[in-house]
Amino acid sequence: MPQRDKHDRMANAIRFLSMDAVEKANSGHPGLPMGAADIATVLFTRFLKHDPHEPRWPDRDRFVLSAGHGSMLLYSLLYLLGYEDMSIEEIQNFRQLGSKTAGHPEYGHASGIETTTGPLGQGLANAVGMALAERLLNARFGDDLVDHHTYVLAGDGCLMEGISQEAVGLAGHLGLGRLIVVFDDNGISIDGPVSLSDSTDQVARFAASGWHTVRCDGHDPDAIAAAVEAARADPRPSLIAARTTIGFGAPTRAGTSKAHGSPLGADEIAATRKALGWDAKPFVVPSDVLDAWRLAGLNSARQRKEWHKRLEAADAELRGEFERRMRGDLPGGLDAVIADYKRKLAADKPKVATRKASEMALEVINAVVPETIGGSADLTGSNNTKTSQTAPVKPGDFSGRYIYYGIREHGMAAAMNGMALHGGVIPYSGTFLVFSDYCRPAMRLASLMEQRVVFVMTHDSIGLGEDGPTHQPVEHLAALRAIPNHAVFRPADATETAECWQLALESRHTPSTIALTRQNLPAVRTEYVEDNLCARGAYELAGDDDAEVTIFASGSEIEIALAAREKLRADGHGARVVSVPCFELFEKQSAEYQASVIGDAGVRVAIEAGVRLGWDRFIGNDGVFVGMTGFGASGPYEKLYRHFGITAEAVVDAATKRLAGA
Ligand SMILES: Cc1ncc(C[n+]2csc(CCOP(=O)(O)OP(=O)(O)O)c2C)c(N)n1
Repeated sequence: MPQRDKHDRMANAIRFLSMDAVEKANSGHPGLPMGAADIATVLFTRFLKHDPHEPRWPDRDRFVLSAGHGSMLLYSLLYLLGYEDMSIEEIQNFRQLGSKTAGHPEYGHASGIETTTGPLGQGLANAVGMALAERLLNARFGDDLVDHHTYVLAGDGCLMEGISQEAVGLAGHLGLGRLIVVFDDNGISIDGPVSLSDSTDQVARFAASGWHTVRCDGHDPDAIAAAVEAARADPRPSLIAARTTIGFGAPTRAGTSKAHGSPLGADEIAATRKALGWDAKPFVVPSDVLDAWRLAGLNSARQRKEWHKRLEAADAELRGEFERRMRGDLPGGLDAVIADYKRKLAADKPKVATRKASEMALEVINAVVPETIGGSADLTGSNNTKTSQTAPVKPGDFSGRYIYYGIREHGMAAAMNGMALHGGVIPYSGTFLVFSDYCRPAMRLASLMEQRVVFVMTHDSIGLGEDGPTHQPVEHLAALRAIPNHAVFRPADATETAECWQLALESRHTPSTIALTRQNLPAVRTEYVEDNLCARGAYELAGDDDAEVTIFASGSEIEIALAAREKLRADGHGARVVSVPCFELFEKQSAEYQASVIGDAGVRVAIEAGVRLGWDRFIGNDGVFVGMTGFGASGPYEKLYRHFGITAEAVVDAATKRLAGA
């Protein structure tokens, strides 16, 4: 068969699997898979280094379908190439409950899905993190072990999203030359032609951010291949703007937004079969085409075997370290150094801001955990995320461990997801807690994908003072706690901060936010305890057997809780203080433990310099909450605490009234 015919038939297999699956599900997006089938066929048959027989081979190329609505493109490819868990039944069960073929590609559902996509732009930004992780690991382990590319397929939607510029700017600055983005340039989105809402010259935009750019006809396989060759040869990250027709092959819908996101219908599908000369029934791929695809799936088998030989031949220590890091295991020495550090803290009792305590903990951690990669969105000095071990990563020099992300919170968070997904590194980064709003879409995906990503969020309340209400988080702790599978830590002193850091690192399948103060806090854990007390989410910090009042608090408000307890005791009322560093972990404890922590004191009070939402879990509907009910204000923080009534006196007054039955 002539090469071009073979290519066309292979691409058409993607088109028909996609349109038939969407038709059967009666929902989904046929337009993108049909339009991008030629691009995907060229990438996967001529360039992509991967092996369906070892889908997690560390040195595989990564392929990210950033335009996640085109999920059938990816599922078709995985089936055709011979990924075992992507059977034809899965394709037939597209979008059904329990299938691997969810509406949008979900990480962990099937091998070959490198990241969860669907919120446009996230995949592109994940890919920047993957390409960055590749270079970081290459700098440590060399070309023999780490030498791969990251390919992305992105649509107009991905490029219109603001996150794309953050990702593009960062990749261009760092010179991530192994990142190749193919732009499915079909000029169509849901509402109609892109010209309804955008006139950006995308190629010029990428070029302005330091990218190599090239245009090609996205239906001409040789032109696509030439563009990919050019991209691979250029040391800069590359954008290939491939002009395509959405819904290619569908006689009446191609080139229109009608092809984007709904089934084509029986008549249009029949007409498409005719137009493209495809006789096979739905979900049947002619054997010559399937064979050609399965052969393509074997393209990199030799490269994979050679890579394993190189790994076996590598220096034993290097190999062991590489394998440990790719498994995601922490180095053995961490527990011991944390224990020593906690002993020292118990002796020193430092009065420091928890952001400073976090830096102190990181100084200890980064010395023994070489895979941490720190960073900040231009708030390094405020977030205290940089330690003596973390030299900056620079354009062309990836030997460092610290990323100056620039003022790009969203791109930073999404890049960290990509780094974690790539494996071999543990990313953490910093910004102000209030700007978690700018990171949130990516933080939510970190939780959904069960990735170990650590978000250091400092300036965690009105306690930041003079910067005022724009910078003072009020609802953010509650909002982050609402994300499933997201551990929000709010430590109260240096010891709790060290414990929370240890938990975040050990938390293989849950991302963490560590909320930290700007203002100094006294040591409240004054004796060394071997156990990680924060691991239970909430624990009694100070107690009386006959307590009439229990005061729950987190972070900076523990100091107030302890002062209130002393006053109550002076007035003859026994009281307990429960530190609540992490709601998420508390929910994982046994019912008995939870009940014992909540206790049976008649009066329950919670203190947090944020909104009440969530605290009723501890104090009940009728408990006393001392915190914020609206936005903060600009001023010295001590005055703000008094102004908003978050004081030991307010706690004592409220508790005393309750005790008196008022
Ligand atoms: C953040 C985000 N906003 C909106 C959507 C809804 N959405 C899905 S696809 C799409 C249009 C995308 O257009 P394009 O990338 O050109 O895809 P094509 O029409 O070519 O398939 C939109 C708005 C989304 N998935 N993510």
